[in-house]
Amino acid sequence: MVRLVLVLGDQLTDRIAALGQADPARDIVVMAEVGAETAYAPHHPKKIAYTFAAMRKFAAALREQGWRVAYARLDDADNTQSIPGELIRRAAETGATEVIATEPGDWRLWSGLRDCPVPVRMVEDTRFVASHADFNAWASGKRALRMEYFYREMRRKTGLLMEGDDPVGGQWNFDADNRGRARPGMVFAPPLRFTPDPVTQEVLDLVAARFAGNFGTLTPFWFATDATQAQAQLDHWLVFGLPGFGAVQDAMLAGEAFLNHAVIGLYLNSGLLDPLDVCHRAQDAYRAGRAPLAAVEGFIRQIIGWREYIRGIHFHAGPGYARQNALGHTRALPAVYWGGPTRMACMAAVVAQTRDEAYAHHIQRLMVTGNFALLAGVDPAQVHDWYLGVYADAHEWVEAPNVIGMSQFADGGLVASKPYVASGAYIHRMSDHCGTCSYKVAQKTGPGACPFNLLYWDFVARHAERFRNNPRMAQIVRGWERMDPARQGVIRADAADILARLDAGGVI
Ligand code: FAD
Ligand code: DLZ
Ligand code: SF4
Repeated sequence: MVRLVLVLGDQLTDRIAALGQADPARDIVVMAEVGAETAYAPHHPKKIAYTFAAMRKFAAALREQGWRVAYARLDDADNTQSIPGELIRRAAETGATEVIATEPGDWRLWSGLRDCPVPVRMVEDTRFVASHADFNAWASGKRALRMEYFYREMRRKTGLLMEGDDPVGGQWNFDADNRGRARPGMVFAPPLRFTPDPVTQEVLDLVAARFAGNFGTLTPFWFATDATQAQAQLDHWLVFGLPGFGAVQDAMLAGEAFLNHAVIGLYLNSGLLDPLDVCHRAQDAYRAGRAPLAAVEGFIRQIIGWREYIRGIHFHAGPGYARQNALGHTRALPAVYWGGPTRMACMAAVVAQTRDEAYAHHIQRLMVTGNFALLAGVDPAQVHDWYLGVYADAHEWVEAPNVIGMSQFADGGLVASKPYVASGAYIHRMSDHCGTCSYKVAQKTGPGACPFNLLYWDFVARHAERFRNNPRMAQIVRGWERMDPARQGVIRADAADILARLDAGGVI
């Protein structure tokens, strides 16, 4: 009896678990561009184009390997526009009575497959170092799930940067060496830019016609759209970007979107690159003396540490996670996130870059747009929807723990031991934005004061009770409470003015 093998738009590798359970002589691969997947978040046009182009090219590669692929294009007349709908349609066409699917990294689709009238056998996604069982065993009985300890387990499990039972270089984490500032004039390693091939160009025409209203610029489009191109980007970055990766990992420079970041998140998350292969390549560069240990350790930690940990949290926390709101924040996402005018140079730069590239690096996401949303008390569900839509690498399993947990503290501290809030001083230290801003980063109150300064103390004041006993926040709360009451009053009044202007749709 024929079976259907579902391959989703972020499962584009022939090592995907469902294919491993299937038989090319007997089974039919189902792939589908569907309205439901383009509409569950306000996807950036570049993200949709990347997904469809990579899907079409992967389907062609599977056919060359001998698989039969039933592929639905978005504009096909008989397309049902949902993944379960396509499974039902293909089952009716072929007489299949079973679907094999690699579990999706999204609870919405996970439920859709569980409830599909055609029985779906979901198999675990094996593209990760830690299985669900591994993560659950590690998490079991722990009150706090901190990444650093999980990361050490992953180092031991993979043997990456290990000498026997000990970490290479005598320490697990070289983060202290990875907090440098970027300076204008430094030379970086921007990602390779791929000219769209005919398949990609056809998709670009489709996306231009169908998604013109979505936030984000479609062209120039330069992402890799197949495994060979993604590998070329990795090769390029290992030579030119990795040696300087750590040093400016947390830095921001106007006009430099990528600095020395790898720009591979979208390829890892879609299956075009394999995370362990990538780590082994980075380790090889260290062993061959082509990259310093601090950079290589910092990079490997992002992948087998943060990425694996975040994925573990997604499955461990369960379907309700993305709707948590521990701080009770309710403000609507301000228009500046959709490109509305702003006088804040840092916010303008990160949002414009996001609009143009469907990319921002970690500190831009965490300490500029994330920090502002948290300080302003924006509803975390709206923040989550924004991040899920606008970044090419965003899928719920990785986006939600980063946004709901790490950035918005909406899970009450499961992921982060303290909220990632900072005043303008942090952004000033790590970027060159403040020099061109119409606000003054050194000014604490008054009309010219940096909004991050005002909202920072307002946040601390609003949440003083909650954080008074948090070891990492207690001193800050005390700092607020010791402040002269008259000064407190001015700060709160100025912050209230900013928040009222945000609510009224005014320009901040
Ligand atoms: P690099 O800085 O070069 O890092 C290398 C790789 O490490 C990344 O490609 C990624 O695979 C991994 N990595 C690093 N940090 C993390 C992390 N915190 N979680 C998971 N993987 C990590 N990453 C996503 O892949 N998708 C998202 O939707 C996403 N949303 C985020 C939202 C917020 C608020 C924050 C603070 C971070 C988010 N991240 C997300 C993590 C990180 O910002 C991106 O992985 C990174 O910016 C991708 O760019 P890069 O490939 O150049 O990464
Ligand atoms: C991101 C995305 C988009 C925009 N479109 C599709 C699609 O049409 N078909 C598909 O199979 N996958 C798409 N994806 C990726 C999915 O959203 C992703 O597989 C699920 O959210 C599970 O993580
Ligand atoms: Fe951003 Fe404040 Fe600096 Fe302006 S002064 S760029 S708002 S941190």
